[in-house]
Amino acid sequence: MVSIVPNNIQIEDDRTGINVETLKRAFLDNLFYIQAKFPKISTKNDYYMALAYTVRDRLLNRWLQTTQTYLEKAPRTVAYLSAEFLMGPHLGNNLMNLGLYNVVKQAMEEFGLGLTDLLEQEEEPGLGNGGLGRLAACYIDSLATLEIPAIGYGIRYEYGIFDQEIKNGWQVEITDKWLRYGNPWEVPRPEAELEVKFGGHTENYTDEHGRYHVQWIPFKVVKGVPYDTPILGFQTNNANTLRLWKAEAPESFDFEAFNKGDYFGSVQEKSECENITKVLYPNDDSYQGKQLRLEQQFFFVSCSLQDMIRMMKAQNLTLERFHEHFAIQLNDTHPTIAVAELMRLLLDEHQFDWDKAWNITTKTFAYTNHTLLPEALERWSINMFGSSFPRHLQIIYEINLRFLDEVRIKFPDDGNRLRRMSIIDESGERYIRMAHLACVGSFAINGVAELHSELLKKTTLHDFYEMYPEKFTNVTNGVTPRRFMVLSNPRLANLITKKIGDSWVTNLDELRKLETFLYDSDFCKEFHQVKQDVKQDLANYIRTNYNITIDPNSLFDIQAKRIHEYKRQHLNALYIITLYNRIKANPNLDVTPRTFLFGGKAAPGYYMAKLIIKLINSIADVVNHDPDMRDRLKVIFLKDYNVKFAQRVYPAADLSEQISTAGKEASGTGNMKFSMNGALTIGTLDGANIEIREVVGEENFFLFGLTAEEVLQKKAAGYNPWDYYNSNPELKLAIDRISSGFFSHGDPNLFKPLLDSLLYRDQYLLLADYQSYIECQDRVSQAYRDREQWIRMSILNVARIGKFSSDRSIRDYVQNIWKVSALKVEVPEYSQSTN
Ligand code: CRA
Repeated sequence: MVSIVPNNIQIEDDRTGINVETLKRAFLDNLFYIQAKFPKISTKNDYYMALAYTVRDRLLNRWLQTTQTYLEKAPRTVAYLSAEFLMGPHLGNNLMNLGLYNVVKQAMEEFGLGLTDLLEQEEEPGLGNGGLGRLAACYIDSLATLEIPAIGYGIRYEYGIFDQEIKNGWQVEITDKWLRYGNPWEVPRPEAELEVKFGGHTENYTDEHGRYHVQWIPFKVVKGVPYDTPILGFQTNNANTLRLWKAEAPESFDFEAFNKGDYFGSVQEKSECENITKVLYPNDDSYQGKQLRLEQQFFFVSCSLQDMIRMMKAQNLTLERFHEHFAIQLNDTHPTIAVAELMRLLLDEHQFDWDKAWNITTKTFAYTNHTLLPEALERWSINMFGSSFPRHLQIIYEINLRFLDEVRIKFPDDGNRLRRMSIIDESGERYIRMAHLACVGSFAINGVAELHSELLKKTTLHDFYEMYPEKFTNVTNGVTPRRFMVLSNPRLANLITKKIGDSWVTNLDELRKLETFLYDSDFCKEFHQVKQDVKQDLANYIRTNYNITIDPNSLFDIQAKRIHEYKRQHLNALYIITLYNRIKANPNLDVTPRTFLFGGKAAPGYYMAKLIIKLINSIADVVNHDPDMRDRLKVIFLKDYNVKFAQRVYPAADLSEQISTAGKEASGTGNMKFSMNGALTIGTLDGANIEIREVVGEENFFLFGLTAEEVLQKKAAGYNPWDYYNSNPELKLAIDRISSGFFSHGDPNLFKPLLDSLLYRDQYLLLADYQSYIECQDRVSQAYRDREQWIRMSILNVARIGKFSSDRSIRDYVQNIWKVSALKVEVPEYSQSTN
C-alpha cells in the first residue's frame, strides 16, 4: 500500500512526541477536543484533564504493546485479586515512570501553569482503607517494574473511602465522589462485559451419557463491565493492567419488566444491580458481615475468573492447564469465595470431574493473611451465604466433607481438632470460616512479616500448619520507593542520586552506599537541609490550611495511620498530656520543642476510634492555646489523611510513631515509608518494626514496650490496669486530667468510655507500656538535641532500608510462591507507513 504519510514527518512527533513544543500542542489539542475548552474559559481541572490525556496518550503504545506481547507469548501470569487498590494519584507517577517529569514541567511553565498545581488537582482513587489496599498498589507497581506479566483485579467503587472532615473535634464523613469530573486514566471495555449470577436455587439433571450435573438457576443476573487502567513500570515498556469491575443491570432484564409495563420495577432493578459496586466498606482490620459486602466479593471474583477463562480460550489454551497459566493471589480472605467459584465454573460450566477440578483449583490459589485480630476474620452465616450462593454452599460442604476425611486420616480420633478445623463453624449459629476455606483451597499461605507469620503458625492457623506445614511461608511487606521517595521527596532523591547515581531506584539495597558519607560533613549538612526544607513545606501547608504556625526546628513527631485502639494513638496522647503536666508544674522546664502531628480515619461505626480523634483534638485545643506551651509543644490533627497527603507527610517526619501492642500489627507499611525518608522510629517489637530495627541497627531505633510473648503472659497472669494507675503518679495525673473534664470544658463524661476501657479492661495494655514509652520518648528528646548524631542515625535509616522495597517482596512472591518469569516488552519504533 502506498504510504500517505510524507517520509519527513514522524508520526510520534505529531501525535505523541515528547519535546516541549509537541507536548504543548498536544495539551492544547486535548483541552480543545476532549475538554471542549480554550484557555480563556478553562478551569484548573480542565488543565489537569488536558495534561492527564496528554500523558495517557504517551502511555498507550507501551500498554497496547504489552497486551499484544502477553497475548502472543501467553506467559504464566499473576492475577492479584484484591477488594482494595489504594492507588493514589496517577499523574505524577506516570510522569515519573515515563521520564517526562521535567519536560512536562517546562511545557506547562511556558503556558504559565505550575505542574505542582496541576498535580494537586487530581482526585485520588481511594479504593481502599489503608495498609492492605495500599500494599496491593505497591505490588502492582513492582510487578510492572520487574516486567512480570500480571493483572490486578478488583472493584471499581463509585464512592471510595470517605473524605474526613473535623467538626468541633469530631470526625465527619463526606461521600467520596471521585468520579465526579471523570477519570482520564481508565478505559471502559463494555465489549468485554460478563454476567454474574446471584441467589435462586440449584437443580440436578443427568446428561445423555448418564452423568450427574448440577445447574444453578439464579434469582438475578448482574453485568460486570471492566474498566482498565494501565500500570506502567518505572522506566520499562511493561504496562500491566489494573482491571476493575463495575456492576450494571443487564438490558434483557430491564426489558422484561419494561414490557410488562413495570417501568419503575425495571429502574429499581437497575439501581439494585448497580448498588453492588456503589461504595467501599470503610472498615480496616475488622469486618461487618453485611450481605452486600459478600456480594461485592463474589461479583468481582466471578468476573475475574470468567475473564481469565475467556483469555485462555482466546489463546487456544486448554482449561486443564489453568493452574499453569495463572497464579492467583488472594489478598486476604476477601476474594476467597474464588475457591468455590473456580470449582463451580470447572464442574458445572466446563464439565470437569471433582478430582480434576480440585487439583486445578488447589494448584492455582495462594492466600495472604493480613491480620490476627479475631474481629477481622471473615465468617459468613450459612443462611445469608446460601441465600445468595446456593451452589457455592453445596460446593463448600463437599470441600469440607473431603477435607475433614483427610484430617481424620492424618489425626485419627481427634474430634476437637475436627471441630476446630472445619470450614463450617458449628458451635452456635453456623458460619463459613473464610480463612479455613482459603487454607484448604490454596497451595501457599503467607503472613506479611516474620513475627506475624510465626504467630499465624503458632496460634490462628496452628492446626492448618500441623496439617500442611509445607504450605506456610513468610513474605515481609514492602513499599515502592518510586512513589514514596522519588515522587514524594524529590529533594532527598536528588541528593542521593548526586552521591551514588540513580540505580538505587530499582535496586534499593544500593542505598547502603550512603554509609560511606556518614562522616562527610558536607553531605550531612545537605541531608539535614533537605529535611528542614521539607519540614518548612509542611509547616507552610499547615499555616495555609489550619492557620496554625509550627516551627520547623521543633521535632516533628508523626503518627499517621488508621485510628484503632491496637495502634494506640491514645498512648501517644497520654505522653503529650504528661509533657503538658510537667511544663505546667515547672514552667521553666528545659524541653525539646515538639510538634505532634496525627492523621488517620476512623471506621464510621467505630465509636472508640472516633472518641480518640476527639480526644486528640481536645488536647490540641488546650495545648495550642496555652501560653506556657508556646514554642515547646504543638498538637495538630491533620484531616483527611490519604495517599496524596501521605506523600507530603512521610518526608517531613523526624520521628515515626509505630507503637501498636506487640503481636497486633501484622506488619505495618507506614513504618517503612517513614524510615525510608529518614525518620527515626519509636516503636514496639511488633510486625515489621522488628525487621526494620534489625536492618537499621538497634542503636538507630527507639525501642520500648512488652514483647508479644510478654503481652500474652501478662494477660494470662491476670492483668490489672489499676495496679499501674495506682503506682505511677505521672500516669495517674495524665488520666485524671482527662477524667476531670480538663480537656472537655469541664465535662467529666465525654471521655469516660475511653477511660473506663483503659482502667477496667485495657485490652491493648497501654497502662502496662506507659512507663517504658515515656522513658523512651524522653530519650528521643535528648537524642534530638545532639543534631550531628541524630542526622547520622537518620542517614543510616535511609541507607539500610533496602529490604523494604516492594521489589524485594515481589521477588519473594515470584520465587517462593508464583514461579513466574519476567517477560520484557519491546516497543518497536512507530511504523512510518499506514499500511
Ligand atoms: N489493616 C494489617 O493490619 C498490614 C496490612 C498489609 C493490615 C497491617 O499491619 O501492614 O494489612 N491488615 O499487609 C488487614 O487489612 C484485613 O487485614 C491492614 O492494613
